[in-house]
Amino acid sequence: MNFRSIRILHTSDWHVGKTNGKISRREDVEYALNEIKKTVKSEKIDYLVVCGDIFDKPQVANQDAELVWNFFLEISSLKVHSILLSGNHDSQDFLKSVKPLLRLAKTYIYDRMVPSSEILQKSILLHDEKQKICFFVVPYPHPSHITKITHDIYTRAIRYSDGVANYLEEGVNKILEKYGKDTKIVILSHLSVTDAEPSGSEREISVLSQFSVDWGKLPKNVVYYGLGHIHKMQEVKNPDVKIYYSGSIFQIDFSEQNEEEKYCLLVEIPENSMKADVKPPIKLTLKRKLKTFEYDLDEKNELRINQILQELENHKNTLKKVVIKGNKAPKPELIDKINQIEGVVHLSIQKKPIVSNVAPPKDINQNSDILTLYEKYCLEYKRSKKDEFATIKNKLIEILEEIKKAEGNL
Ligand SMILES: [Mn+2]
Repeated sequence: MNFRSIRILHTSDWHVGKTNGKISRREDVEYALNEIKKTVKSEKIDYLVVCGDIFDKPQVANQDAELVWNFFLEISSLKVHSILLSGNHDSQDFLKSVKPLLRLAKTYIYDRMVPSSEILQKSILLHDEKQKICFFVVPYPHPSHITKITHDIYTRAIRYSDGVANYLEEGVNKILEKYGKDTKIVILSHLSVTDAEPSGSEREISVLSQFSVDWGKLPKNVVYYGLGHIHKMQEVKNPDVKIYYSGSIFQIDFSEQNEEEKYCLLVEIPENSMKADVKPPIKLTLKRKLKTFEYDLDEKNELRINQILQELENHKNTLKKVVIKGNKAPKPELIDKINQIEGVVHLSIQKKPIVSNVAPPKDINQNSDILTLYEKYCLEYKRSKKDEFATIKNKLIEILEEIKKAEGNL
């Protein structure tokens, strides 16, 4: 029998609803979605995937919802399927609320991670039973879900990395058992993998190493890992399996200002091979770029002020962060003028530091342990009562003991 290869367009981290200061990024999103639509058409895509963080906030503005759902309706009119999964920014319940309706538009939503016993019913999308291409979709594995979901197997909390890796392994085994060893599995998820390089605009805590999955432990019999969460496009080098982040579709904030290009990834799953063919990244042009302008300002230099204003004016289609350094605050007129320039998002005035004459408390040194420091903080700064603190202190000692024990057991 003849099958044709299927073509997947991997995108992630749309962050629809993002604002920088008072500036809405809706026009940047619209522009990027239009770019994606053009690519879906020109590259004859079968599946458009969004690996989480579709929306920037759990509360979605009506206009943003309208923009996104109309987009998927248009995509479905091209006879293209879409797969969406929730990221750490998305509201799972909001995505769930439109799930049955969007199915009518060939758009499949995966709103939350399910217990491993329900993976086959709720987390996979089989492209074609004969061709055996199977999407295993895993929405953001929240650290608290991992301990809950794996509770039936482990009686104590296990490390995040192992929890996620075991969950994926279980899912992969179930799929292979049900559909056969030659099934081509594509895993789509929103998670942080060790060694992946963040942009800085991801929520800090969610990319910490203890909430990252060790890529060496990921199941290997998978043809492609399409990931979201890290905003910089990259391949996670792994000799055994293809792991890619497509990155965000526009520069989300100033920590991405050095990523002047954004991408989506075209992946082909060939009919007669167990290896995915990842094409060279497809560039998404940006509606507006983000750039920081730093000036050292000498208050006497009027000419310099005009130059600064001119330079800022000249940068059209740029969202600007302006930093002015000096030992005297600039005149209010100048601050007003800068703020009126189109695209100025932030203006910060950094005066040269004044030497502090408040000496640090003598008895706090680097060797103080965490409890002593916390005690000082509570008693001196929060003005807690001594007996109140004693209760907290005992609880903290208990917790620290438990952590020590748990670490000893691992
Ligand atoms: Mn994100």
